[in-house]
Amino acid sequence: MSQRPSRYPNDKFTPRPEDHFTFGLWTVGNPGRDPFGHPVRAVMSPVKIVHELSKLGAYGVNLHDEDLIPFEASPAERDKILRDFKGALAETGMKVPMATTNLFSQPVFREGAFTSNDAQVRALALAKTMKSIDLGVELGASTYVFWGGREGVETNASKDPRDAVKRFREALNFLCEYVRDNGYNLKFALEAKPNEPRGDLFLPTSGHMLAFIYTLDHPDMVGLNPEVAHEVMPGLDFSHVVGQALEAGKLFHIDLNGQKPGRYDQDLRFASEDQKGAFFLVKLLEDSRWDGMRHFDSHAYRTEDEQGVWDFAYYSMRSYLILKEKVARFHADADIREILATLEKRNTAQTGGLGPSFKYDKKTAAALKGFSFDATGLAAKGYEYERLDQLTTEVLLGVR
Ligand code: GLT
Ligand code: MN
Ligand code: MN
Repeated sequence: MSQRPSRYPNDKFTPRPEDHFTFGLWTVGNPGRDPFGHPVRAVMSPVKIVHELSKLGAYGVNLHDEDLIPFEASPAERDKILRDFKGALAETGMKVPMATTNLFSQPVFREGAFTSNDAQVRALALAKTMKSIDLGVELGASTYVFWGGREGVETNASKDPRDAVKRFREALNFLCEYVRDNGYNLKFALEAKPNEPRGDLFLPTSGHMLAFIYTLDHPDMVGLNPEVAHEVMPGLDFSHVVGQALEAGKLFHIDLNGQKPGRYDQDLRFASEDQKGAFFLVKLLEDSRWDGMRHFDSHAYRTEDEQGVWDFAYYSMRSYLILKEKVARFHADADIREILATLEKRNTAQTGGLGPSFKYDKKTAAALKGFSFDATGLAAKGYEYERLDQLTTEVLLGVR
């Protein structure tokens, strides 16, 4: 890690490599282009990005094949780019824990990649992905993300959604075999999004993806890469999405950012929106001791110059660490603990000598059916959630 810029304080919220924060090259590297406006910032080289992020305390960078090696690059150009990039990694100690394929920018993928109606396009998508997997593995990646940006439709007349799912399955089965055949140590992480850039995308939420994974030939190799923005767009609670993924052992990666519900994919700075949602997400990741990368998939506001981009990156990490401290405060708060202890007492209460968890057998079923419940008494007791939520809010607002 090189010298931290003096602009940022050196305190307990200063990010360090051991915090495992990563950024996509495409995130800080985004020059501020949007569907209505031209770029507002100069394009930065991957080498520069690696050096700057290292100064800020990041652990590593993640990339698409084309973030590093332009689509049209000659073999000689490829070698030089790769040599320089590896040099920057070696100099800074930065890692590349995750890689992915760009299957959405090139015109050839306008109708889809793995789910395209054109078999030659599907073949090209497989070939591009295998080469990109080779590149990722060469750079040390152990997670490989699949985000199907063009895997969708504007008109349902063009494609039977069952065919789309079948084609996507065929591609993933093929690529799992490719990884196994080459003896790569690589897991796949599927990233859902409901829409954008297509009118509707197939497998639109992490829940859809999760069900799909168990239909694959090697479900053990495949998990999820949920993104805050992609689940908040359709109004879902992101910590519930992540909770289900964690409980299933399928949280292989995560895309942290900020989003208002019901909008286009805003990819805002982590915790810049819905700080309470961000708090419960950090709480879940920390409470579960999840050991994955804290990856930011977001963009600086288009209003920003280059300094604004580094502010955006630094503050993304800082906010995570601030929320992590708030989680510790939540757990240490005596009043919160008392409410949670009371809840736990209810959770472990027995019913007629049975429970608190229930496994079916005939005797238990008969005992439960025969038990005389005090439903009125049970219903009379409130849960103190107004107070619990206010105490949590006060922790977050900094008065506890
Ligand atoms: C693109 C998309 C992200 C995905 C990236 C990985 S590409 O920036 O908006 O959500 O995670 O392919
Ligand atoms: Mn993403
Ligand atoms: Mn997004």
